[in-house]
Amino acid sequence: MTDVLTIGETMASMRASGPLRLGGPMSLSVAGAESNVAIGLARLGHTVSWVGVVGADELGALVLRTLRAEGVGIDSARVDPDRPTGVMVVERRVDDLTRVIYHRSGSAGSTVSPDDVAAGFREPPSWVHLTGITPALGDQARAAVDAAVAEARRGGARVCLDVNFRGRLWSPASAAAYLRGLASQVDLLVASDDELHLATPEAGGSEEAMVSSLLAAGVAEVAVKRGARGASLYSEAGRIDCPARTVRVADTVGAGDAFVSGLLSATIERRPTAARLERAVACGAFAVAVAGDWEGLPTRAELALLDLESGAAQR
Ligand code: KDG
Repeated sequence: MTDVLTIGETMASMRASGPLRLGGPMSLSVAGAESNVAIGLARLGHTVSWVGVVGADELGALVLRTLRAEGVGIDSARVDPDRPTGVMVVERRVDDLTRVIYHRSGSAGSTVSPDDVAAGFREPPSWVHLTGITPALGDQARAAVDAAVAEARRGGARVCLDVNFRGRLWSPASAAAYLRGLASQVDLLVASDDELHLATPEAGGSEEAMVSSLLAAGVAEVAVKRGARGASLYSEAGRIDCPARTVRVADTVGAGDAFVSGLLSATIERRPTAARLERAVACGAFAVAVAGDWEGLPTRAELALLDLESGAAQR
């Protein structure tokens, strides 16, 4: 049995060291919200697999090689001979403000399908992790998300959904129309405070009111991320808060995925609620301290590093 099955698009990522229009060096890596979570879970010692599609090109090979090297199962990944691997370009403009450009329309990754999902479920998972990015990629990818939720419910797996709204892929109205239906079928819903309303049956009103409507619709837990202002975890038992850890920020992209990997990791281990939220926040801090979507994610042994005195050198 696999701890977590993740489904989504993973792209090549290129990070520019200055304004894109001036040219200059870029660093090449891979990025994808769901595979970022998968890498985080693998580093923490969990069994995790990724379902997605890459092109039969060098960037697709980079994606598969990276995931394999990080210990993520890719047996059900598919290579599409006719479509390219998607590309994400990240440009740093001012301070920690980043601009993301996608070249993913018509990509191999956007064709992930219910058949791919069925292949992933051949090894039954305890959890399935999905994001609001995949249904924004097209009808087939949306059908894959629906199939994953249906298959999870049939097989008794729990579903985690991170809203992950991407305004470059769909409008808030389209996202809300789809995500509000999906949200009531998930066990753990994760959202930033500014996107929670997109998944909430009764949007508007206070955060508490929105969360109450999700819990009433059958969602067991709702995690709300607030970046440097910390996070909260809500359930029928009430609300628990955790402040953010103080670290020097190198790159905020991927922090939310790191949060999810920590939360799922501690949930799988049946840790107490406060400890689960603390691990989620700690993983987010590790992610923002290093440039790249997933490169800074902690191993199990590294989790305790944040508790060392500031400025300490571990020898
Ligand atoms: O959460 C980080 C993601 O933004 C990144 O890895 C790429 O999946 C991605 C997306 O669609 O933005």
